[in-house]
Amino acid sequence: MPPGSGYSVAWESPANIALVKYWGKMDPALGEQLPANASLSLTLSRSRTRTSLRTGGAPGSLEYRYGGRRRDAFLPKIRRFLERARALHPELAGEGLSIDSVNTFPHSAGMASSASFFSSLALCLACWRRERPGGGGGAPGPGGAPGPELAREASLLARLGSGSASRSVHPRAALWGRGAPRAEPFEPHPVFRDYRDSIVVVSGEPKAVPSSDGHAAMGAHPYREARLRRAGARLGVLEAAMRAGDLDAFGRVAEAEALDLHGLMMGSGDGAVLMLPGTLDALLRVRRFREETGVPAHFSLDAGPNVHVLHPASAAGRVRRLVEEELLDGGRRRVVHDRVGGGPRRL
Ligand code: 2P0
Repeated sequence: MPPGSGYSVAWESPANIALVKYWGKMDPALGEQLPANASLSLTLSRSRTRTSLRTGGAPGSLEYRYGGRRRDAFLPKIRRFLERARALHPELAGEGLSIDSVNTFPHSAGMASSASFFSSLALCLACWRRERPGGGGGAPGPGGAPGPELAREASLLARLGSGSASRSVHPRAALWGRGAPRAEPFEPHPVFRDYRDSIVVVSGEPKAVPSSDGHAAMGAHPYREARLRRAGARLGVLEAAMRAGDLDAFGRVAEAEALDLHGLMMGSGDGAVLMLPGTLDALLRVRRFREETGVPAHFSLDAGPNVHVLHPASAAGRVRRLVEEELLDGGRRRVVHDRVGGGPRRL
């Protein structure tokens, strides 16, 4: 399809929750957005972004809409992504792009959307590269999942928009190695293929500290070396636990990593505190519930105040009661009962 002729494509892609967290990047001289430590995540199902891409218009032009409405505030981050993508694929430079996205989770829920957004956009661009004249084909039709080659290309592209987005292109779980240009699929024990993540929205306000600042603070962090050693050791434990279906070992790593992530932020020069009183209250209640009932529910956190309650499908009813009775502040908080999912889909 020649430039300007109005090719369009749409993908829906999920968020993910890292268990060993990506926190800190390599020296940019080695490459853009390369992680200083390996991370391993579960791919979610309900928390998704739908993105459509249309080419045409003036070469190099860019429009972004959220749910059909122009949203210029997000343009700088998209521009930076496209600059990096065009350096890799110069044929993109001749295209005017119009992008429209919408989240399936509430926009004001304070939940991370950059992973689901940039992975869906990367899949759109990777499809355009295949389906333009001379592109070689190989993209799935509507309803399809990306094949291995498309997923590889999209993971690398997605990383250039947001590091954690590199993991969202894979179903179930993804491993992004230290310094690796893309994430790889990780096949966990069957118990994790249907694992649940009930996300308690402690605050829907925009994040007080952008993740990019948190990553940057790791460059000269006093605990940097110890963090890198610890993340490497935990990855080994987590991989083994996720292959064996060892829920206790899995949960110990998930909780320790969530606390380390926030500890690292609190210990950085700016002393960033992203937990709220309700966050700490929820974490302690999840632990007490586990101790009292023996149900293997564990918490995780992203770089924000919301609490992920991870648990096997067999505990879904008991965890739902815990969430509704103890974690929603008398109905003033929302929860998204999410679960591990099958990855992106072409729309
Ligand atoms: C992660 N997070 O592994 C970690 C843990 C949040 C908590 O990576 O600067 O949006 O675009 O690469 O991926 C969130 O930061 O950062 C993040 P950039 P990103 O998911």
